[in-house]
Amino acid sequence: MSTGTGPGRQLVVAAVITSDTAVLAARRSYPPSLAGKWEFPGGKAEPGEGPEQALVRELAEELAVEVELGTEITAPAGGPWPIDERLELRLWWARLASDEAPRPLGSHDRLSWVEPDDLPSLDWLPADRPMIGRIRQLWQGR
Ligand code: 9L3
Ligand code: MG
Repeated sequence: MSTGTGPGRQLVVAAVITSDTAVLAARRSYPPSLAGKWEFPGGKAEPGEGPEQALVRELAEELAVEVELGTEITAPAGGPWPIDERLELRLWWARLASDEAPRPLGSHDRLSWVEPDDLPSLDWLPADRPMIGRIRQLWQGR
C-alpha cells in the first residue's frame, strides 16, 4: 500500500492550538525541503510514548508552552491523516495552559495566530492543507 494510513506507518502528532479567535500556525525552518511551509506544530512520537504524551512534549520542546489537549480531530475517514508512505498524523485541539506566549525554539522561524477564515491563504505543508477544511467546519460548529 503506497497511500493512506495503517499499521507500519510511524506516528506524527500535531496540535491546533486555539485562542478565542484564532489558531496557531507555525512556519518550518527545516529540513530545506519543508522550510518555509506552514504546519500545525508537533512531531514524531518516540517508541513507548503515548500520542498525547508525545504531543505535550513536542509542543514544550518546539514552542516552550504547556498545553491542555482537547478532543482529537480525525480525518474524514475517521482515523489518522496520511502524510506519506512512512508517516501518518494524529491531530488534537489544544489550549495554552498559561499566559506564556509561544516562542519558536528552532523548529520554526515564524509563528502566527490566524483566524480560521484566513487559514487557506498560508503556504501549508501538503499534508496539513486537507486539515484546514475540517478545522474551519468544526470551528464554525463549536
Ligand atoms: N509533519 C507534517 N505536518 C505536521 C507535522 C508536525 C509534521 N503538522 C511531517 C513533517 C515531517 C514529519 O511529519 O516529514 C515529522 O515531523 P517533525 O518531527 O519533523 O516535526
Ligand atoms: Mg516538529
